[in-house]
Amino acid sequence: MVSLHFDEIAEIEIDPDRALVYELGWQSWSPSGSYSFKSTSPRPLKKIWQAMAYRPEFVDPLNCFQSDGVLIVNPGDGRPIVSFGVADIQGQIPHILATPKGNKHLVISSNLPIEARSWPSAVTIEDALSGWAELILSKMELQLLKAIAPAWCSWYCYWFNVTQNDIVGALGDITRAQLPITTIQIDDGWQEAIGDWTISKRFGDLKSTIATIKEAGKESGIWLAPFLVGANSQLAEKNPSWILGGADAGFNWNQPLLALDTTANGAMDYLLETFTMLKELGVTYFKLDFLYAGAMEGNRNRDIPSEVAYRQAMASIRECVGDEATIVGCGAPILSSVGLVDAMRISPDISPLWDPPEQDLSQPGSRAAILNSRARRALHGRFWVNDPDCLLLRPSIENRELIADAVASTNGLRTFSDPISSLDEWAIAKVRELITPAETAPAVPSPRVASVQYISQQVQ
Ligand code: 9PG
Repeated sequence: MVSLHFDEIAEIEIDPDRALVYELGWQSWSPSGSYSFKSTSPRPLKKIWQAMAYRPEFVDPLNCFQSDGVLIVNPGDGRPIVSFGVADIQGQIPHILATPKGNKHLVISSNLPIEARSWPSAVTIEDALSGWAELILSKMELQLLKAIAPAWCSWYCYWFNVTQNDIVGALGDITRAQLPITTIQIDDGWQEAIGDWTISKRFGDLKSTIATIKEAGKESGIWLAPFLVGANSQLAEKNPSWILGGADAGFNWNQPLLALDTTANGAMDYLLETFTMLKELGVTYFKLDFLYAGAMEGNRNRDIPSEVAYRQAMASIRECVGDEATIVGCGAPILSSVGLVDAMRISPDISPLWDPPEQDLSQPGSRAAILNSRARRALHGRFWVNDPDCLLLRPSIENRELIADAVASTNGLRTFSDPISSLDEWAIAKVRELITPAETAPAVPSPRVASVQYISQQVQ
């Protein structure tokens, strides 16, 4: 079980008017950013968002800053930026707090061992985060990043109601308009139920849909939430021993959500059969969503840390679909996914609306999506290709120009998700301009690693 006991690691002096603290949110949708010493950082405004968009196990008070895996402080007084981070992201990910003490100090505490490092050549927190990411990578053997081809996604126009006809219709429109799209990604809606990964009658014939996509010379992508189980699913009824004990994964699709215990006998076999079926149908691109459910704390059949169970399950999925397939992580624990996905959603959902509900920055809204994508720019080209979520370009989208500008300034995955018939001339021109293969070079250059000063090893 994860330790809820926090040890003090360091106390550092800061300039209260200039100091900044960087938080790296636990999963794709968790808010990330730099906050001034005198401000507070985001917290879930509804209880359910704690489980579905923040780190379920840690409900932090408002009077501290909180981060997962690494927390970075710019003291603001000219002294170097300091990172407090885990040495190896393949094990348990520490929860790290920075609590103001008086008006000139921050106390750093963590529930697991972390290292403190100073970054004298880093001008900004983003530079230090780039350097820290490279340090983590230097301890792992990763494959080269893929320049993932551009995709169209069904979610932000057909939502849960997507059908075979919508997909084949979009394919025809894309081909006729000669839009630069390689992959047609079928999102949520093709499956029988969450946990029951068979094809729903409502959707139509997935096999022939994928065959039609192939005949048009395009690739097929599909959405799946492998570690999530709807309480009303057949899986929950027939295989209660596969449910992760004590884990509440939230509520959606009109039902409570449970998590799959990937260490239960038969559970991974079932998932791998699903992936094999999809691969045999011709799917080459997998958007794996709600992945946080695979890394939640709970009673597992095998007593291993939740992050380790998650990495093992993701590694088996990768082995099953093959290195040539594209895996896009979504709703996924950030650091525990390094090396296991080709692209990673680093923001909450984009939306036809600019502001997220109740201004909670973990929730769908283009403003929230853009903010988080900026705060995680340094991860792109290092851990994976960043996915800032789909472009939405139709005239009814609030602030569509701002969304286009934001995507134009990132080098991540380029996807879009409008009904083709809804696009005006401006939108079509933006698709042609922006929907290009993902660049794999880092968006933020490295700080001079040679000047890293190691200030303490495994403090604690
Ligand atoms: C499909 C969608 C899209 C989208 C994903 C993800 O908290 N919630 O209930 C919640 C619902 C949907 C959601 C995120 C949170 O979006 O990011 O791109 O694939 O699932 O259901």
